[in-house]
Amino acid sequence: MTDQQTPLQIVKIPSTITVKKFAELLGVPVSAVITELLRNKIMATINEEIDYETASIIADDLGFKTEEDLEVAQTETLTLEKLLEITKKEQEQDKKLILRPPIVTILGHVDHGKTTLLDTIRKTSVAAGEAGGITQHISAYQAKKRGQVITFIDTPGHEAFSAMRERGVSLADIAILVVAADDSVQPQTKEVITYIKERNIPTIVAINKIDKPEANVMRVKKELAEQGILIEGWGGKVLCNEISAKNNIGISDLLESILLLSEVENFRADEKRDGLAVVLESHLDPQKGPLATILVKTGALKVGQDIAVGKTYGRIRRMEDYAGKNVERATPSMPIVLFGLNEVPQTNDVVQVVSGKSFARAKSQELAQRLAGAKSKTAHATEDDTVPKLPIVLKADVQGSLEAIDQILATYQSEKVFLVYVAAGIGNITESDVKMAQSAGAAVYGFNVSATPVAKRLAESGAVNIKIYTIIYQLVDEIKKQLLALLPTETIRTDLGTLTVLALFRTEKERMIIGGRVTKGHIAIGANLDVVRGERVIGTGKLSKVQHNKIDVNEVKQDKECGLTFEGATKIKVGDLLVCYTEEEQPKML
Ligand SMILES: Nc1nc2c(ncn2[C@@H]2O[C@H](COP(=O)(O)OP(=O)(O)OP(=O)(O)O)[C@@H](O)[C@H]2O)c(=O)[nH]1
Ligand SMILES: [Mg+2]
Repeated sequence: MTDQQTPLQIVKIPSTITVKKFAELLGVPVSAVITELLRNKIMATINEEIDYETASIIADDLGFKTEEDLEVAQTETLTLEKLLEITKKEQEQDKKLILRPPIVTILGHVDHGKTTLLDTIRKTSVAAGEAGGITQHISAYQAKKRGQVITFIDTPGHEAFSAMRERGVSLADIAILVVAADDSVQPQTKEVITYIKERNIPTIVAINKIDKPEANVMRVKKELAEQGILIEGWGGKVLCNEISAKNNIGISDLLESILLLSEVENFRADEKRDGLAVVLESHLDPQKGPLATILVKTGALKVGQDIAVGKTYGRIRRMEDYAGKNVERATPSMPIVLFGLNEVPQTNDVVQVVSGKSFARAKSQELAQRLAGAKSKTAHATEDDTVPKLPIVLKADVQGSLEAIDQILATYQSEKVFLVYVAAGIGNITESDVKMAQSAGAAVYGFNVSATPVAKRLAESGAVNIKIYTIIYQLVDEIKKQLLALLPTETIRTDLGTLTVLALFRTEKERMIIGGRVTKGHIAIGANLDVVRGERVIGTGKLSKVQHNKIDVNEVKQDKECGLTFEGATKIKVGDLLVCYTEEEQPKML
């Protein structure tokens, strides 16, 4: 704690602080702070919290310069709104921050040409040498104009996606409002205008499709003015470019407008701090595990760093830029694909750097416990010997894949069959894995790992199956197949009808020819027959042939008499009932 803070030295103060701590930070008596607060008509006791704004006024009165401390505590899980607040304040502080590329969001009504515009920019403006490896699924990417990088975010125009548009606006430094000249202002045009106004985002209008014969630029300008978007010549200063995204007309001027506005707005970020980013998209890749496309808002992310992302975590294993190129360090405004997460994060989750080992260890213990839990659960269940079980040994390259596989396999657990982890872990398949598998009668499954030569030899001599995969879905499909094979076959019986035996024509060892009357439903050849005498089923057989009026038929209906061939060992008597039914095998399901 500094006791003698010289005036004009900048004191860093968090967004909220107790009066006591605040006095300590300034190095002045608490009474001085309380007096100053009172002078500003604020009653606060020593342990009460005041916000940064209040603290900065008091500090100013006491002859100090302050700055809000925008560091994020390890334990704090940031929301997107909080992150935006931090980056906004950072911008306002405007200290030794570096210039960063502007984040430009493309917005507009459905089919007005947003994606076409980005495709055209991409084709004409990506830096030389990058054009080849463009990743198509990323809806965020970067382009260069006059050596300056611009980050673009595409948004969908369909009315269902308002949340994505609103998020796109919240992340934007600049909004490009695309309006088709042949369709003018439409419902989603109006919707995004409200978002733009709410957040006060600098906007450039792009009137698109001017190549079309029915284009009416004047109408667009007029209708935009009615919505309060006043462009030059219509009583305002909003930049407007008339373009054809399809025919590459006016695109260069539009990019110039973006650079012009960026120069005025001067977008900056603190590259030295730990990176803070937001998840734009995420999914489980069957080969690579959980992936997230993220946008770095401030600071830098580096390969190898431990990160927390919403409810999940991981270690940055790899980062790819929009062109699919590996990057070691992701800087402000960069959209990147992140590899190494343990679970698929949610859109809008914030990526935060956490200090490594202890955190990672706590997390891996959590996993170990969960797997151990699964083991004890299944062990208990297997006391019931009627439930079949599939023991497995599972090895994966990283914890992320292990968890991803575990999550999918957990959905296969059912009352009818149990999956038992004999062992599960990270790393290559070793001798001890094979030994454990052998004693438990299990197979060894590997994902993105290999088996050591010793393990392979042991497996061969001990008849242990080692199965190695590089695609998660193939691995889990195989395990699912094994689980299904263990399920008993279930059949459903459908009763067709009943026949009363009236006469016996011939009796052989395994067959009888009899006559009777269908008293209920119908009988059909190929179906099964239960022989019922009194209340009991005394035997079963099959119905192989039916004759009605001495003619072969496939089935005989109620109240008709017929002759039939019964295949079976049971000796039928006159007066017995034959119940005719079919049986169908049920498809196996977990
Ligand atoms: N004539 C003409 N057609 C265009 C132009 N720009 C886009 N289009 C066409 O308009 C249609 C819609 O274009 P997209 O770029 O997919 O529109 P979008 O705004 O991304 O649509 P959503 O993402 O569904 O909201 C496509 O058939 C494009 O070829 C243009 O400048 N001129
Ligand atoms: Mg689109």
